[in-house]
Amino acid sequence: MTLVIKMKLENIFSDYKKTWCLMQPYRSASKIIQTKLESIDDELKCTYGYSPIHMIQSRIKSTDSILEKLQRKGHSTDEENLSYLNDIAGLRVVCNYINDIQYISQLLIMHKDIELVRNTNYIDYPKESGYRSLHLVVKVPVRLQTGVVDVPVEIQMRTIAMDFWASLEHELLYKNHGEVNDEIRKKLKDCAEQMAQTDLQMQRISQELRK
Ligand code: 0O2
Repeated sequence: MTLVIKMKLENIFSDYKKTWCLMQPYRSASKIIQTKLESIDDELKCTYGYSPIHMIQSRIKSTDSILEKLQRKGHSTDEENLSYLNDIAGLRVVCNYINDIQYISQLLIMHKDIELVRNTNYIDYPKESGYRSLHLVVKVPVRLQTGVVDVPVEIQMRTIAMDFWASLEHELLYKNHGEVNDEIRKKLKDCAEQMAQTDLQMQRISQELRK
């Protein structure tokens, strides 16, 4: 009989080195995807003289957020339950124009070693708050000394305008712990609509100039 010792994440997270090692596959997966995206951008620049990616940010979810999300989703904080979270490794890809988002995402998922797990289109179907972005969850194989593991990475793809709104809205609501009245929520949603209109207008202008 094999004795399986379940490690509680709280115990791992109290030790900096153990936490750093537990997160290693996620850091590697994130770097692999980021390199693929940068290569796509680089190739497009060489071929068409146009670089659609404005910037890429990466983050590994904080230990507090991991514990909070597991509990919120009704899972115990056993180490193995990390597999329920798809966004431990997260990339944010900010593109210039709306059309760039679908284009880049399609080029990325054409890579043979990438498995698309989830595609949530908050651009065509914005959230109630007004939030817009394309969320992809992909799995990528990471080669460790003990074997190959498929690691999920959440990629949030958005335009500069969507990023501007999401960053400020996140900060404003975070400072107020999400407790703002309906009038403020409506004002923020109106701003999101205006940004969406501006995004479309900027895209039309760019298409006009590139004819
Ligand atoms: P952080 O620090 O950004 O990571 P699930 O994983 O199933 O619970 P899912 O599908 O990942 O939920 O949730 P969702 O809503 O598709 O995506 C969650 C992330 O999208 C959030 O991350 C935000 O980054 C972003 N997001 C979603 N809705 C909003 C919104 O209304 N405003 C802003 N500014 N961002 C939003 P986290 O988990 O909040 O944290």
